[in-house]
Amino acid sequence: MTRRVQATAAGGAATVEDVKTPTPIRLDALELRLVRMDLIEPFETSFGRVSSRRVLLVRLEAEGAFGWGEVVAGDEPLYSYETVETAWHALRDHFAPALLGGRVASLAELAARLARFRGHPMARAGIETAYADLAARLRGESLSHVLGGVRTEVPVGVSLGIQATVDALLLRVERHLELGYRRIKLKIKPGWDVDPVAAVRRRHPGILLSVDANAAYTLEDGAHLLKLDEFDLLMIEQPLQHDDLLDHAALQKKLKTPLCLDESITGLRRAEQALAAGACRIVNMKTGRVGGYSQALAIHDLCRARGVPLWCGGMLESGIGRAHNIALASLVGFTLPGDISASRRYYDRDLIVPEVELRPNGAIAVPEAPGIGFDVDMDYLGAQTERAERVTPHA
Ligand code: NPG
Repeated sequence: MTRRVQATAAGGAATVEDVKTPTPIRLDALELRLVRMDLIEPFETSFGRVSSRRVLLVRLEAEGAFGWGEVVAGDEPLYSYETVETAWHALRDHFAPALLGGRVASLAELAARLARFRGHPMARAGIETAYADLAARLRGESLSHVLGGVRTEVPVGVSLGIQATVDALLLRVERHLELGYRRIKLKIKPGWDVDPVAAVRRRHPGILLSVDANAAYTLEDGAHLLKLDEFDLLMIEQPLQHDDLLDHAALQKKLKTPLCLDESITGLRRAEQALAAGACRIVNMKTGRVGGYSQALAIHDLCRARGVPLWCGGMLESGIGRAHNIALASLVGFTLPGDISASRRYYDRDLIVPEVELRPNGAIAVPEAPGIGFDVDMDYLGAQTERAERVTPHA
């Protein structure tokens, strides 16, 4: 594989693996689909509760071939400013016209064509993920292989939402440990933090345990957050504001427990700045948050070079986004279990066949078939689709 220097919209340059089609390929059409997915049970974080969501899927067509991507934005601008509707707009009205009808030979070229646009990382990642699947299918290789993955299975953890009672939480922790999940992550917020964490730790002294606040605190809560140091946590994820680095650095100085940043790391430059400032010791990777594989691979290489543990986050993806996460987590720098659960953790029926399953050892197999390595269940996809549009160069 070639190494090349690449610069993308969010800025910054790094030496990363590039993803290439065998020959330059003409991008013919982009199909957008909004698909309804009902969760088995509501999922609650510090920013809200979701029981059903619409997933925006992207199908990129090029010279008879295709690739699937997923936009991880939600219905409301809660986790970030993007929504499925803003992503639909950015993709249909700006990104597709900039790409369709033209030829691209690599992910770097694709990213460069979109570099003049600012923001909309989840929409951008929708296209980049679709292109990477397409490139892998054309090469007859697994997506994992094309991205430079090395693992045949990826160890995974589970993220447990805020519950009505500590007992309900303990029950869920128990159930997921029995299923084999190797790390438990608890969602916390003011009023639901030290007590539930203490109860879980008391019951399970030896497990890998972490917490995620989704930006629910400020530095003024520092003294309260220091109480979490007692529980031997693997990490505290994004306790402070979604766009902050400096307050996290100040907090990290006082905390024994490593901080991990999610929301605050929006691209390679922010990752470099976060590490330089000492704002975190662990990085959560989400392709959608950073604008796609071009940035994700660059951040992976950065963390690896600096010896910073990295893991793959999750956004309640359908099987398509889940498959992309599995492939990404197979890279060598992903040294901690990811938020990549089995399909059944969230959905009765997934959009892919076979569904993603958890092995009893708490790992998920990395598929070897070309592209994302799963088939899309077109019947179920059709039944769940609320809106679809095919964008072509002269539409
Ligand atoms: O397993 O897909 C999963 C969900 C993991 O907790 C999880 N995701 O903040 O990382 C997060 C959180 C999230 C879910 C964020 C939905 C945004 C939307």
